[in-house]
Amino acid sequence: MDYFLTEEQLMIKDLARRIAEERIKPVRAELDEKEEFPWNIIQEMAKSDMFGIFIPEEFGGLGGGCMELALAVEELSRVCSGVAISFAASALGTFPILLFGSQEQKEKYLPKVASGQSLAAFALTEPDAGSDAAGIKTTAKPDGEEYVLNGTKQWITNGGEADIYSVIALTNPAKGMRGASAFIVEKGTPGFDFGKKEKKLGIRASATRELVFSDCRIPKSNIIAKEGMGFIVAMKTLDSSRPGIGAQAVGIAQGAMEEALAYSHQRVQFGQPISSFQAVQHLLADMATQIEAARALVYCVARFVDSGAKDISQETAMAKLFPSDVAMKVTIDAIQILGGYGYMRDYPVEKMMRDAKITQIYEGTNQIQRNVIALEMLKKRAKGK
Ligand code: COS
Repeated sequence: MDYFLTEEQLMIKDLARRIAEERIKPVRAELDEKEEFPWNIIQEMAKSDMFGIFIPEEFGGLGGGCMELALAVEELSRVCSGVAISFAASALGTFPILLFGSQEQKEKYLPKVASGQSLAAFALTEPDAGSDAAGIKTTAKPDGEEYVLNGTKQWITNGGEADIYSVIALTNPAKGMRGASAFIVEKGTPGFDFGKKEKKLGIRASATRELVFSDCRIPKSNIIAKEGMGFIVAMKTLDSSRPGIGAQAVGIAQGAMEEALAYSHQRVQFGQPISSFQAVQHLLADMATQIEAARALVYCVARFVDSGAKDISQETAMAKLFPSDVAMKVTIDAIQILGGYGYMRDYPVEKMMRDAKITQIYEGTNQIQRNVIALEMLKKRAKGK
């Protein structure tokens, strides 16, 4: 399908595909097996300016948006979603600064992210606050010209590897969600340590780690937006990043479908390639149809976000929900086509299935996405929209 991509978008897509095919594919199984953070590949991507895709030119980026980011994430995920999410999570960690940061914060941090000199990470989730984002307990107590952070963040993608962390913490715990604020915390700040490194089902090349704040002092100038705006910063950040998870899911599904298609040509049973059996053909046809529908939704919503539209929660939740459910189904069906071989680590589809699962969980579970979509529908109806 022709999505009428611009020349620049085609260049980004080609670049991401080249890095994925040439640099990531040969090592993806090893990265998965060893649960190794892909620093060499990250550096290669940095040299190719990929980390600047979504950052405005005035801050050293390429000036693209959600669409350009989606194209890159999709291509990387087609080969290895673990590497892709390490790239995408840096964008997630940067969105609070991009959307709400002061000019000084943008000048200080965005060029470092754009050049790939520093990775970023987003820290909202805690041991007792996942779907219920307003239930966080990490505090940031004002003290003179500083804030003092205490608490633990959990399952932070790029944790330990990133230099720049956008952290949501309570400046006024009595006010609950309205007492939350967002902060930039740099790696190396005294009182900021890394806890447990998670061992995961999938996306095993990526780093997922606890962040531990113990009387961690940061300057007051590191607050993003204003005190009390942390929940809004977090929600708007997730609104912007969810199409990226959709793109990740589309990429995983595409990779799995290509593997299944190739295998079905070469595998002979009952004297003929299994691709000649209608049972296999129908699985392939459903895969292709669902992937194209998911891709069309992601691209359409990404363009909607890039149009500057303000009210994007419903659409971006859809762009995460549908593709991630598609990725799960497609990867399971791809394993079915490969049969016993699909279940073995010699073929990449079992990894793709493991990688797909997280897209239904992180950046808001798919149950939360359905809540967001339904609530937005009801709100719009009440407003007569
Ligand atoms: N943009 C702007 N404002 C938003 C918003 C958004 N996307 N979502 C919510 N708000 C506002 C609401 O308008 C409301 O403001 P008012 O009280 O002034 O009307 C306020 O924030 C609270 O909203 P709500 O009552 O819907 O909050 P809830 O505590 O019920 O939670 C959900 C809302 C469940 C949607 C939120 O907690 C969420 O997204 N959870 C998932 C978190 C997540 O994705 N975690 C993954 C970890 S990060 S990788």
